[in-house]
Amino acid sequence: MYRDNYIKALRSELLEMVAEHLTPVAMHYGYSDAPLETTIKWRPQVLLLGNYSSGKSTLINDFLGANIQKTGQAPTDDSFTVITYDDGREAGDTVQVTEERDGKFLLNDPEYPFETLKKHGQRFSSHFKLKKVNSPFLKNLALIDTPGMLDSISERDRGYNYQEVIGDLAQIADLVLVLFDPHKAGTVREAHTSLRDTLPARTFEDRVLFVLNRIDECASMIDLLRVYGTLCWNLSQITGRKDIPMIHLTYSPQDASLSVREGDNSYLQYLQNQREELKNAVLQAPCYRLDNLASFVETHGERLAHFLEALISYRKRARKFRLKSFFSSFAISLLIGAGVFVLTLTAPPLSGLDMTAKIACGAGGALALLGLWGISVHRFLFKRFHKKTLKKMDLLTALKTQTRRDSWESIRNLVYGHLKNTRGKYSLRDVRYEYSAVWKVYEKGSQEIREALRELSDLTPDEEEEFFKVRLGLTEEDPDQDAQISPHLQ
Ligand SMILES: Nc1nc2c(ncn2[C@@H]2O[C@H](COP(=O)(O)OP(=O)(O)OP(=O)(O)O)[C@@H](O)[C@H]2O)c(=O)[nH]1
Ligand SMILES: [Mg+2]
Repeated sequence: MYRDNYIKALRSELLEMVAEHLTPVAMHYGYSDAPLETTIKWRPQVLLLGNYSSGKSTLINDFLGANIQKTGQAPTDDSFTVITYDDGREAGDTVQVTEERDGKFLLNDPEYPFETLKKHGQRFSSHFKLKKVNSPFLKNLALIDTPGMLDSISERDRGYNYQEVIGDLAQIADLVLVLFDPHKAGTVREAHTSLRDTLPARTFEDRVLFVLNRIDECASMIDLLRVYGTLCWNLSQITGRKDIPMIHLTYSPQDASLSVREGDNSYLQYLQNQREELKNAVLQAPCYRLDNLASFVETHGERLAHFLEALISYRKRARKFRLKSFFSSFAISLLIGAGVFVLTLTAPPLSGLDMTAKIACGAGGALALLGLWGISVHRFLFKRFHKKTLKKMDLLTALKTQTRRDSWESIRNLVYGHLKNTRGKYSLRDVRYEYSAVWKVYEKGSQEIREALRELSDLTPDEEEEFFKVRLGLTEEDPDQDAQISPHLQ
């Protein structure tokens, strides 16, 4: 309870920071069309992927404690189903669907983070739905069941781009479960490539759990080892890594006891069904969410700061150019002024003028040139400077590390567009102010969340209660009070 409240408090604190400091900048400069917090403000989400009939829906039903999702041999479900808690109702004795909504609602209601999926079109929308279920399992997270992957059906047949939808959902999700079953342990490429392409590399390993399901269906222990070996080989081929990710071995006890097999599955008694372990890992999704939020703030904070940094760098260069231009014009004006003055001393009609008039002629010549410079020459030269700078945009920023190069790649066009549209005319003071706000969130926000996460993972059960009470500022008499503020982030 205390832990949940503490995590909630940290989460809302971070969301507030994003909404207050990153979103205004992101929207002002066209970095994002919708508020940045749109995709992260909803509850933590767990995405279940896998081949058809790998047991995704059965696993979800096990988690929820009721038959909420349809199950069956052969491809059963061709919909993406978001399963969430019904906040309007108390968890009842009978777990059941309390409300169902269609894809149109899910994609358009601003409460949900799926607005970005609208781009996948009508066919996708009709295969997307929401189920509210009063299962206590969903109190702090939502599950997303997906249609199974089919080797024989191409993406065109589905009417929408399945891989891209999976990629978008994986980006929003905090935890992704990828299920395999013994019959199709070799067909992992489709799942993996779409994940690899979309999840940020640094969080990939932490956010994906591999599950070998239906292990009760192996004919013998040897058969199971063969299947496990095949899956490991395939995964390592795709990841290009020698170390094998942890693979959870599970089966549905009901199905295992129902199924009549010719083979010998007595080997199951030597294996622990990791179903419970998997359930606990899924229940940790709110913690993953914090970690993902920290990464989210880091990624967008870094990019926005990089963007503003480039604008500041441009203005500094422009200022240098103006100073140079001014001093050049000043020096040339002085020369011209001196030239005119000398002319008045030597040229016959002018040499007759008195000294004051001669000085006035010199000064007039100098001033005329200064004016001319300001009106046309400087403008012409500045246009050239602007064009040249846009052509060599990469000089606006230092790109020493790969992270910097990646972040530059993602904002380069935006910087170009902004400089082109404004012709370099914007307030340096405002940009500097925005930069310092963004930088503060980037540095302080994510660092403090990570520190809080480290503290959370180091806590022993004895220390927990005291720790959360202090952090949440709760009194003895008021244990149910929701967290108001997190002193950690003040
Ligand atoms: N023996 C056995 N059967 C299982 C297990 N898990 C699921 N099944 C059965 O396998 C069939 C497919 O399960 P589903 O849960 O519908 O699989 P799915 O991955 O949701 O399938 P699609 O929605 O079609 O992609 C069902 O008949 C289940 O009863 C298991 O661990 N062992
Ligand atoms: Mg299913």
